[in-house]
Amino acid sequence: MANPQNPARTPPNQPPATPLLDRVRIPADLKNFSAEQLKQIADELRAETIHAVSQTGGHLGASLGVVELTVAIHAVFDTPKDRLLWDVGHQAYPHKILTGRRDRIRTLRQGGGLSGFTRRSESEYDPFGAAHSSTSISAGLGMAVARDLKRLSGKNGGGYRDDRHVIAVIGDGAMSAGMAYEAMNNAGAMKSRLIVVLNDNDMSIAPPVGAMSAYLSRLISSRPFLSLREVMAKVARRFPAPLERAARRADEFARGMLTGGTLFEELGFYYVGPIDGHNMDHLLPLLRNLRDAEEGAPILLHVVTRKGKGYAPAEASADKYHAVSKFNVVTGTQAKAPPGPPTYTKVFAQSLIAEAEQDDRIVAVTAAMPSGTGLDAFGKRFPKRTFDVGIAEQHAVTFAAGMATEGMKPFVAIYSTFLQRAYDQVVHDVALQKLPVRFALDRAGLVGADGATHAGAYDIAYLGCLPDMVLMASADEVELAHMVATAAAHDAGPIALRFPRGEGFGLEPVPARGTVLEIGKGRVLREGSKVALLSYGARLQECLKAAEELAARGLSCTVADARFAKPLDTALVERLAREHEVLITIEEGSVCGFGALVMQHLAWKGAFDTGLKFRPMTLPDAFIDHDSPKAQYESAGLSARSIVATAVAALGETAGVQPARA
Ligand SMILES: Cc1ncc(C[n+]2csc(CCOP(=O)(O)OP(=O)(O)O)c2C)c(N)n1
Repeated sequence: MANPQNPARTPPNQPPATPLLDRVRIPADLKNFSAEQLKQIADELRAETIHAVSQTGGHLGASLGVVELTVAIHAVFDTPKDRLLWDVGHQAYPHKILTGRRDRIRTLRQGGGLSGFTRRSESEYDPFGAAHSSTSISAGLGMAVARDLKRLSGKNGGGYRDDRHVIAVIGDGAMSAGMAYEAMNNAGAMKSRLIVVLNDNDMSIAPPVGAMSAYLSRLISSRPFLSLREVMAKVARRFPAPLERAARRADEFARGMLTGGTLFEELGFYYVGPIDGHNMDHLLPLLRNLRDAEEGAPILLHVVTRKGKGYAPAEASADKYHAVSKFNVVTGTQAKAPPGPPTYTKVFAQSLIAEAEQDDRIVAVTAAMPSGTGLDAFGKRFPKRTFDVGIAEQHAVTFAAGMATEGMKPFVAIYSTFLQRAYDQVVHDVALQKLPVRFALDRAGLVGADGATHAGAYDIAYLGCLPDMVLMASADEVELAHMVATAAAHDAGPIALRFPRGEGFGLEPVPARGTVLEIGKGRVLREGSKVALLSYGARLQECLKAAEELAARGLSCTVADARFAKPLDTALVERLAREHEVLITIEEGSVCGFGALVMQHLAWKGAFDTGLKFRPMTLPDAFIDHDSPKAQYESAGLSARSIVATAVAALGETAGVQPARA
């Protein structure tokens, strides 16, 4: 395997020499190159991608797997007129380099820099924004059908003909999600021209799971890569000159009957493959043929690639460098954060293991995120009680609901942002039936480099409006251990706990097993008389800092940790309102969340009628771009400084200090 960085000639972490790539500013420039030159461009693009990600960190493995595919698609098709959609968008770094963004590629995922995913506002070459998986076939079909409608209106006198191609590239992992099947089901029946490229690298973040993955493996092993001749003959057979078409239809029917066809053929797609997705000599002519083919069924091109391809450390690692921090290009060694307190994810996993040791009804469910949610550790200890269901959040929730009906105690370990996918399942299958499903919501709040698509901003709002849902937020990692124990013990209905990304505070040792908390009871950490800070979640430390500062200004301050947003500790909330001039709520969540629940309660109690100064501090009502979490929270106005400013402004003693937000 070629290492694109020759260590003998290229000093560590120096940008690679890229003489041909330097001549490509936009994809149209690729049209000037021969197939041999395009191969060299692919090699240079790979080296450039590796170098760029070594400086920024990011999703490397998936991008390296699609380098040849990216060059070939852009060389053959006419983007941005032709629509190219990358599912998830985490593999789109080479695409970004080829589409006018090379000069900013080393700002990837940094504040103010390029997004780590595709984004409409970033480039006309990104026709659809992504980051959550499995949307590309649906969106691509929508574009194809819009094209067909416009074409009809052209024929009817609209005056123009829209003949653009739509190409959706989707991984085998993303293919495990319900949306992909829903889209294929629809596309197969629509007969709209759409090219789906199934990028099969036999990996999700973790090894892929499920029957579809097994099916694809069988498909590949039962059909060796097609030779170029076979591929071309197959395509020519399928897209013949019009006169031959009727005869061919019969032939196809017979072929389908004889071989049984692939699942994709049964769904109405024309299946081509499997082909080697790193072989430009195959990709280029094949894509040209698919491009020039006459109208017909949607096409599924099955390409087989290697995640991490062409970079030895990535290929050798278990996760193929799915997501990496900054690294040394020569050795592949990734930058490590200095040792600190355990991450919330780790504390969650350890606490859940501790609970599961005592109660064999506890089971855990993840939707393709075993390492991200800590369930890899749980799975090692309890392999039979751990379920990775694939990228299938909706199924994960209802599957857990089913287990709950039979007396199991399911924990759905999921990122706050991905639970959004399963909202009706939470409402209809869990909450409405009052089933004791436990939701452990990781990555609550702002998440840094992954940006707005991955922010865990909305769960308090979208769960807080559901009857019978218990909601908890951990102020620190010790609280998290208690909340896992509380969730394990809570059989009366659904319960959710949220905790942020990253490390805890390391203030106290985490107990081996948490203590069950009283449902709906908060705690007071500091008593004062003028200002009350009521925190929900991990801003508690900022509140304590703010209280110190307020006290130094002579403003006596109470700090309380609500622990529960639902049921609300109404006695605590009412007391804080009664005994203080100002009440401020703080949460790492969107508007319409904890602050709104407190406000609603106080409004009904008439607290505002008697002049309470109430300020709900939430994330701003805006999508927050990628940056360091610290910078994100600063700009969101949820730091100790902003809390102080808000309290002072509310008291009318601003002395030049501005509130966090008007
Ligand atoms: C709805 C949703 N759930 C989970 C994720 C997290 N996630 C990002 S990439 C990925 C794996 C995708 O696998 P595949 O499509 O095969 O692409 P590969 O990385 O292997 O190229 C997962 C689970 C996501 N982006 N969206």
